[in-house]
Amino acid sequence: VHSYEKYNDLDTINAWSANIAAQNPALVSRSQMGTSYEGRPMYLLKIGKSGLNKKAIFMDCGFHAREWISPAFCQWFVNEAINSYGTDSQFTSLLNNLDFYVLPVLNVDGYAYTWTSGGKNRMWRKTRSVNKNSSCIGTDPNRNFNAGWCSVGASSRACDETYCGSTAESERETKALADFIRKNISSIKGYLTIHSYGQMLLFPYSYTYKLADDHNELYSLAEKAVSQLSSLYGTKYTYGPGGKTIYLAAGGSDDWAYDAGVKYSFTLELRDNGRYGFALPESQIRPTCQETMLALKHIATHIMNNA
Ligand code: 0X9
Ligand code: ZN
Repeated sequence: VHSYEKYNDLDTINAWSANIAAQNPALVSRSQMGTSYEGRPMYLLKIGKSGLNKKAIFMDCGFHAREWISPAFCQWFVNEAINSYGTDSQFTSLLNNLDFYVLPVLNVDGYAYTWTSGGKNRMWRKTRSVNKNSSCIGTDPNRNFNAGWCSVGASSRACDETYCGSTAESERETKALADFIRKNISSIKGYLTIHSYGQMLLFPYSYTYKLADDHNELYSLAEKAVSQLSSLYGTKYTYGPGGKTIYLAAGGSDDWAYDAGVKYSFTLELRDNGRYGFALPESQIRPTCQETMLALKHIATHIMNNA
């Protein structure tokens, strides 16, 4: 049974997304963005009051299979958006003026694998595609985009956790995401990709130390978003360009989206700072999602007013 304060398996998330779309037809619709390597559907939710020529923000969760707090946040966000419409003035205005595309789980095969029994699977990161000339499975979806692809902070060896894949967009899941953004590039003004852990708000670039053209605006937006986030429970976040703030790593979706023309492109690394790491206790789902919502609302409001 689905709960916003528990980690839900993929079947439960898929049933939840079907249900929430059916129950809120004026605000939510569900479509299939693509199909994974193992044949699982990748469901996408669109949230917003219908209108003409709306700007949009795309948010994905569940790139890396073991980062369970990420899909939990996407579910939380959708629920809060729906419940706030008509009661909270900030969210009402956001949904009147913007559409949010929310992909609760990108790496559906990997996520399903972390739920199967057998010790080591819980810490799986990559996709589950079979590699040529190797018995090792999977590609790192966040090294598989065409942004300095495989040049730095990524591995060309199939057995490594940061394997960049045989080519950029070799994975069905990353190709589906890139195709969707290319197709909707005229409306998509923001791209948010939710990871864990480390408590960071990152923006381009991560494939080079070169500063983004919009560095100053992104930096001050990140600074304010982090200060909103911290105001709730005092959680400390670092922020800045990925390469300098975490590490150089090419092929990420944030850098790719930015170079494709999505100016407001961010990676969030949610809680914690390493005590529990990817195994964040369910008791932290609520505070993590609540504080993250503050950062997200700040960024979305800035996009609404400036994009
Ligand atoms: O390495 C990653 O893909 C992300 N960290 S994680 O621990 N969740 O794996 C950081 C991504 C930052 N952005 C890029 N490297 N483009
Ligand atoms: Zn990650």
